[in-house]
Amino acid sequence: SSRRPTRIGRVLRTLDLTGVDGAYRSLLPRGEFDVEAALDRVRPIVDDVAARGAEALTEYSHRFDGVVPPSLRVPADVLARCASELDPQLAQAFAEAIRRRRAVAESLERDADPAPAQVADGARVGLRNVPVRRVGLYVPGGLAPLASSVIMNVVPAQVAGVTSIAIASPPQKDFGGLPHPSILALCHLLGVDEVYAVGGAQAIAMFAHGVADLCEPVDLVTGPGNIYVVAAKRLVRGLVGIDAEAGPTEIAIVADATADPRYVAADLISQAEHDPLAAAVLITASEDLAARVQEEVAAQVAATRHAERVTTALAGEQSAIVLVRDLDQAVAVADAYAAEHLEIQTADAAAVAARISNAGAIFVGDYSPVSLGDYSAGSTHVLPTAGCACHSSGLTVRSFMRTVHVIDYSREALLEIADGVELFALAENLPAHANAVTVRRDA
Ligand code: HSO
Ligand code: ZN
Repeated sequence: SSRRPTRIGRVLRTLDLTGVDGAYRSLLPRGEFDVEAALDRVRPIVDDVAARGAEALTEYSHRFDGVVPPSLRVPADVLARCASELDPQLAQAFAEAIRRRRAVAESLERDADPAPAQVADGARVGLRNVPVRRVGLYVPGGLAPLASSVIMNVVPAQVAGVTSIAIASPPQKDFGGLPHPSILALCHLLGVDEVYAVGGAQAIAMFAHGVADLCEPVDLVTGPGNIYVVAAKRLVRGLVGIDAEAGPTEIAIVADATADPRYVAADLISQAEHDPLAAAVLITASEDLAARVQEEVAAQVAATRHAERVTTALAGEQSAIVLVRDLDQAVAVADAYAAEHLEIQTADAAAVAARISNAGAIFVGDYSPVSLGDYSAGSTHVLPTAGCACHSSGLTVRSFMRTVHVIDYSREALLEIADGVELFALAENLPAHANAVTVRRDA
């Protein structure tokens, strides 16, 4: 039959964890993404933009993008033209992706302010969700112009109530020094008119420090980028907020013998397409599935456009087929790995997915590939990588909000707890703290 196993070289290495118990995290492959090392290269760029502004931006464009943009700020009529020149069917696909992302953001990610908690008579603590005022969103150019990232950044910011949104994306040689036209078209479709042809670390510096006569500083910078962008975000953190650090993309798939090896292989390859450093990990107890996936990967890689990049990613240290004893161990390993994207392709995939706690996003069953989430599912594709899914979340409406406690006690309520505050303060050797309560005792 056409499905007979053929002898083709194995692309993915195999990591046998069947005899191992626990401490999976240190055994699991993860690529080198040395942000520390990039800091030294990026620091002078960030400082230079802070000191010399637009002049420095133009010089770095010339040096790093190989082109000087006609203007650092993209004129509004250029945005409108890019939108009007979109292929109508692509425009339709963009519109539906926006609609779905917005629907999820509006119905699931927006928290109404709750009623205040009454902790004693006359003692109330409320909570307000307040949007960030101004954000800078970075959209990578590079190996692929990630137009979908415009949607993933802008929609949750808008739903959060952010009133000032700026976007930066690298100028492209092939487009006369403008960012990619589909990125510009999406900015227009989303009603964002403050768009800069500025890329890399210099864009992050521009957002954080502001540039005279060009760009007002922002409060928060979000969006994926290469290692220099990540390093720059780390440098300006504190001056501005940043979202979770995003390294090279990752896909992990928990699959059993019921999984379709064609789907598993296609999905591993899809994320490997991003970057030679991308990680693709299959976790399975089925040696038969593992063997079939190896065959499928080899066959599909041979036919894929970016075969070189994909092969480098799949053959890299960071990618593997991880053999486990059973589904329980598969769940434990997946949790330890804390993948950016985790697919579950097993019998009763929803039940397995419910047992996972560490993943940026979970894709359930045969018909929820990561690619769907990259563009059109309605979920976010800006997700924590490198194991950060243990402590961080993807980019949602909440990323653009702050929570503010509102404390409102009556005199009686303060007097009721006054002893407690005074004692606590003295125990910390902070008597002036105690006194701020004591002076209110006699009125
Ligand atoms: N998988 C990427 C997002 C993306 N894929 C954009 C295609 N375009 C990181 O989650
Ligand atoms: Zn992707």
